[in-house]
Amino acid sequence: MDLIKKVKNRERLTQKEGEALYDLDLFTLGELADEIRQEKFGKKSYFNINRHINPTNVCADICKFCAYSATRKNPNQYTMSHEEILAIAENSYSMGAKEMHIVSAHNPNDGVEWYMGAFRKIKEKFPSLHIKAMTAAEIDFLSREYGLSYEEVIEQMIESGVDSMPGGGAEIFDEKVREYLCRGKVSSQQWLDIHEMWHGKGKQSNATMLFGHIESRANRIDHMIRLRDLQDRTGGFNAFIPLVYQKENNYLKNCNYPTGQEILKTYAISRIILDNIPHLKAYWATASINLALIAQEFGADDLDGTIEKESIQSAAGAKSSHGMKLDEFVEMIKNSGFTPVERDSLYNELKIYS
Ligand code: V47
Repeated sequence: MDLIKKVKNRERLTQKEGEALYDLDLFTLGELADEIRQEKFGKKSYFNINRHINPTNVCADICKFCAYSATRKNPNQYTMSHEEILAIAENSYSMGAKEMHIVSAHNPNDGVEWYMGAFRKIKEKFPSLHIKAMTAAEIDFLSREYGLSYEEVIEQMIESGVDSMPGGGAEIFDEKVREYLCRGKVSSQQWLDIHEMWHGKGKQSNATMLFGHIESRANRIDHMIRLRDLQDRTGGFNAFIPLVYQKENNYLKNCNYPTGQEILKTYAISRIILDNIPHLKAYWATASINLALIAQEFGADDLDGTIEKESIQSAAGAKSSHGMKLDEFVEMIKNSGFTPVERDSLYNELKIYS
């Protein structure tokens, strides 16, 4: 079949060809994606020792899929002080964390300095800790709320010690679906523009895609191709992260919840379509650890990290609130037939567990 030949020849696929990949059976797709994965990384599976901090759930925006922000369904608002954030960083650092992954809701109460001051204080005290913080949605929010340009927010982030940007806020780029999911939030083009600007400063970032709700297969391929186009220009994305939609405690109903097969196909297709983004992350917090381990055979080469505490996905039903113990994580990767490799936030290898 021509499509399979094209993939085997490493030729770039179009939107229509990407959609047609879904018609292949799971094992054929897995084999194609695994071949590409093994070509790049062999049996290595990357992870890092990280800590997720979500400093506030007070949010000016309303996304139907979100169970984390404080709303009628979740009336328990909180906002951490800098001291609380610093104490978490200190504790995690002492236990071996090398990355703080800091993502907040869009809090209109405390000003830009509440965001930037937290980064500065962490960096002053722990210069070697990598700060991965501020989704493009947060940057857009601060820009709108405080009359700053994207460039001004980005300059402040860099001055405050943010090292890289996480991939959150991308959701699904199709404008119609996005309008229904999260009207008023950063637009698809703005999300891409912000990452392009960040890459232009010599910095790296990740890209996510929230799937398994009301979007179509064609919407997923379109999302991937928009990222691939940007990556051609900047080369700044390290990893693509398909986030499996979690359905509890939110306002998004009547979804097409994906089967395990559909999730694995989506990982495999991501690996095939995104020929210029090196890493494919099966974020275990949304895929579940067992499916994430299987995803290693469907193109994924990264499982995120130990996380320690997780509030966004677990609010919507995922079993990730307490992260994962390092030795357990390493053992599971080994038992699944892969070689665990601890990496830093920019994918330099730190330790191979052979
Ligand atoms: O942007 C919100 C998603 C994201 C739900 O860059 C949900 O390395 C599933 O971006 N079901 C934040 N997902 C998390 C994120 C992330 C996670 C891990 C690694 C990286 C990285 C980035 O969580 C949001 C949103 O798309 N989200 N609600 C939900 N119900």
